[in-house]
Amino acid sequence: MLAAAVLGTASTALAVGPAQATGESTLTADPLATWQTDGIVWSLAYAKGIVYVGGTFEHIRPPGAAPGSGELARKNFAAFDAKTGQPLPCAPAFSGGSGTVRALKPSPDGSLLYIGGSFGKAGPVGRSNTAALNTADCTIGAEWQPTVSSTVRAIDVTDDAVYIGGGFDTVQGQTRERIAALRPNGALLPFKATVRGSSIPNDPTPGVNAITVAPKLNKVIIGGRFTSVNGSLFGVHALAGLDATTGRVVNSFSGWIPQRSAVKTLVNDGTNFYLGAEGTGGGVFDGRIAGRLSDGSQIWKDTCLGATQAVLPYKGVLYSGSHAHDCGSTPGGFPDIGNRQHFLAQSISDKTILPWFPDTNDGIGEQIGPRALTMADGVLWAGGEFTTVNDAPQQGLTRFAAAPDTGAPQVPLLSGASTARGKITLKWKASWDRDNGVLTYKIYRDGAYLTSLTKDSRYWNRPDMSFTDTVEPGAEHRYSLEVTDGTNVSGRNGPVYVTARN
Ligand SMILES: [Ca+2]
Repeated sequence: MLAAAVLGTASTALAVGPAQATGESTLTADPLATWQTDGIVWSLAYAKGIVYVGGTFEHIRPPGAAPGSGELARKNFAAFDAKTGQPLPCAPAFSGGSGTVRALKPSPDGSLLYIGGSFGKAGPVGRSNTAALNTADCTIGAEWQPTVSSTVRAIDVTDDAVYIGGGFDTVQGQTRERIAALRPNGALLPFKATVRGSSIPNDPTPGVNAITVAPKLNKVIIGGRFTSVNGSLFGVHALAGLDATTGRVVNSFSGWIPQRSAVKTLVNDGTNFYLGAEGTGGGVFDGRIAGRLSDGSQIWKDTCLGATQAVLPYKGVLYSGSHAHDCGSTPGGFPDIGNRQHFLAQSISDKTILPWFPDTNDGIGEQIGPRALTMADGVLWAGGEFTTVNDAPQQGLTRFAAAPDTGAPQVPLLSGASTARGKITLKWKASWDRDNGVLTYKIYRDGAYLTSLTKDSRYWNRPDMSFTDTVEPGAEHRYSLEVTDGTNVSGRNGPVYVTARN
């Protein structure tokens, strides 16, 4: 049995999934047909078979529809069936204030969706920058209606507490500077951490941008661009670990986030936490960090430039949304070639950038592409400011699944010459694929399969390749080339005709 299995592995082609050649397999880079928004998506969440979308928009429209056509009214909030991607009738409007939804987070049991932003009304009822939605019937929860003095930009939820962060000074009339904890019934908890300052003038997002809670460790990690927590003058910048009951600083993460860099997103998987940062000014830390929840130690930090807005760990891979344009010092990364890569996948174990390169454009707003990610039944949903995905029109939302891989690599140009008696040398430049690193090049002579070569390549690194054939001197032969990622085969290129030297 064992011998048979080993033989089978050795003698047949492995079913190589996207990116598998480098260790971890990724999702495909082929977007699923997805509804679109007519504005910016700031937040995504998944609960009980439904994907919730929050942002600054007025309508949604079908996949493939041009702006203004086939629209349904959805004011800053929309819900979609996670399996079919179709819109659901659940559509409370979020209006008043600045009229924007910035944070969505389900309760651990999925029965409630907590919503934060800048608004005065949630559907038919008045709410103060935060609301809860009953996911079973799409009604606005009656219990959760705290008064929050300004924008809520981050939420995380445990079984018995809801942590909110943002730019506010008071919650329920009590002083709570940028972070607060409440019971699910809206009662303010004694948890208190005073978050102050910013390392840039006129900070558009002062206070807390991101929260992730580890209830088993009784720890809350908060991120922003703040310069002090609980009066700390030194050592705390933009990131802090807090006791989840008292708000006391338990991890100061000294030196992790430099001046003029902000933490924009935080998430944890129960063991590690992951963050994305946005620097202001050239060369200021924009990348991702993986850390251990238990002791607050750093696992790795990448120094890609191009601010990171969203991170999501899934099956050993950290997916992120950014506009990375220089990852030259990160394993698997690219130098600054004047390109902005808006999605990345990295090995959680060693930060290597994996061959997964779906891409968006910069789009509208601040023009930085994706801003939010969520995983729904194995499908990655991404939202943001973009108006194209993989160079095709698509606004605000897109989705990627594990299969099928449908994108074939382009076939490179083939040339051939005879440089010695009976020898014909074929040359071409390696192709690239959005979700596979190692590609197979199949050579055909006179229409019949001759041989295959494999090569690892990326869009910024396409090595020269060659193959020398041995034939009858003086004979003319016809050669062609095709490329496969293991699933999809390119159109065959060539033919080129070459006569071997005598
Ligand atoms: Ca592929």
